Amino acid sequence: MNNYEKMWQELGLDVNLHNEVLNYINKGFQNTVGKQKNRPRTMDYFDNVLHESHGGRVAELLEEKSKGKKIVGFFCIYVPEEIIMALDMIPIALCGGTNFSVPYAEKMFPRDICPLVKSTLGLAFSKTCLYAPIKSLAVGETTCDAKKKVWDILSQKVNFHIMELPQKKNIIDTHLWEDEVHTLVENLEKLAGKKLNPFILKEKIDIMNNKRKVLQRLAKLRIKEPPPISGLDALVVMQAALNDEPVRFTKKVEELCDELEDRVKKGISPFYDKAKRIMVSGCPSVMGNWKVHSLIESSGGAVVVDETCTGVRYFKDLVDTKANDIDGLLGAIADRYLKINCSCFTPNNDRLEMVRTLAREGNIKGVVQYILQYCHTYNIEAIRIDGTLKQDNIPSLKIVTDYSEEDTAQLRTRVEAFLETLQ
Ligand code: BJ8
Repeated sequence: MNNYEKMWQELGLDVNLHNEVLNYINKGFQNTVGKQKNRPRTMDYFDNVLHESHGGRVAELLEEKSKGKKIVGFFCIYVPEEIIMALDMIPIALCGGTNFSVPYAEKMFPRDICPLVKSTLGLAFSKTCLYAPIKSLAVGETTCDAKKKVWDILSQKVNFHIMELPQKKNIIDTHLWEDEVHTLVENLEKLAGKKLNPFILKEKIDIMNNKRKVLQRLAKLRIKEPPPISGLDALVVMQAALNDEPVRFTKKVEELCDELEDRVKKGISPFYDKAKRIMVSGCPSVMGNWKVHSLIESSGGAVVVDETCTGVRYFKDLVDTKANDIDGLLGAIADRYLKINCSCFTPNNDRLEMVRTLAREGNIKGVVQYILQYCHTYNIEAIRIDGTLKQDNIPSLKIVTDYSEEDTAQLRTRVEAFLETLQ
């Protein structure tokens, strides 16, 4: 029995099956992230965050829980983490990125829904998700149809709060979203047994803003020529961002950026000279999923920008901290989060502009549109993204895939052919 098995048993996990999940994920990590050459030394920390997400981090959260803190799970970056933190609770992302758990979800749910949703549900229903038993509340949101309808079922089983995310961004929608933020606060205050304090809220906004700023610094370093870090490693950092304690995480990303600045000065890069500069745009790649980045970079590309929720969308906007009262601060939070350009919005013109700007800033030669199977909104929006990029003569390749390895050879052929066509 390893150090953590007792903890897993006490949390009611299926320990044997959980060991199988871990082996599967570790193998995936070794075959992708672990195979890279010339990685920054300070990446060790972020690798460890991923490895410890089933061990040390859970032990840490249980320790906090024993001191009275509550854990709040979320599935989407529209959920304002600073509000949860200001009520002395800990936000944790619950999305699954492993193919291992997908069959467990398919026993109960339709097969033709997105792998991110199936992986998440499969972990929870096969008793291999550590965060399911330790959370006091889960917060869902009305983004895509798959998620929305799953919330109907989950909210029958666990303490669940659903935020209604509008589908447009007009004044009336802004008001609806502000109301939703206030309703979330009311529910969290009940759970916490205390009221939101403006000074503490401001303090937590600063923590999150600092985290966003350091990720912006990392994004600027990634687009240097040659890039000092691989897209796969930058993805590992982003996956860690959704699990790690934010102050510690921010400090470690600063250290990584310092090292990257030094690598830029010395011209050190994990890529060879002719690696094609690629932007990945579309669906997020959450922990356990390194498939597309690894494919691109092992085929001669360098992913230097991610226009995804495990990329720019997570950190591009800060919360304005001018207000001193709760209503003003909550208004600023609502405002900041509504700027995220998920494809569930119609129209979603700001995303088109964002992709275009990022492509110019990053000197991008080609865009890989990464679409998870059955994610209709990103799949259809790919047409407009492609059209927008054409205006700047930037080609895009749409990849629709799941978490399995079955299509890897076929995808590699397509990615290699795409990279060859780029100038
Ligand atoms: S803001 S991208 S994190 S919803 S990939 S489950 S949309 S069918 S993950 Fe997302 Fe929030 Fe949007 Fe970002 Fe549905 Fe699409 Fe699956 Fe998705």
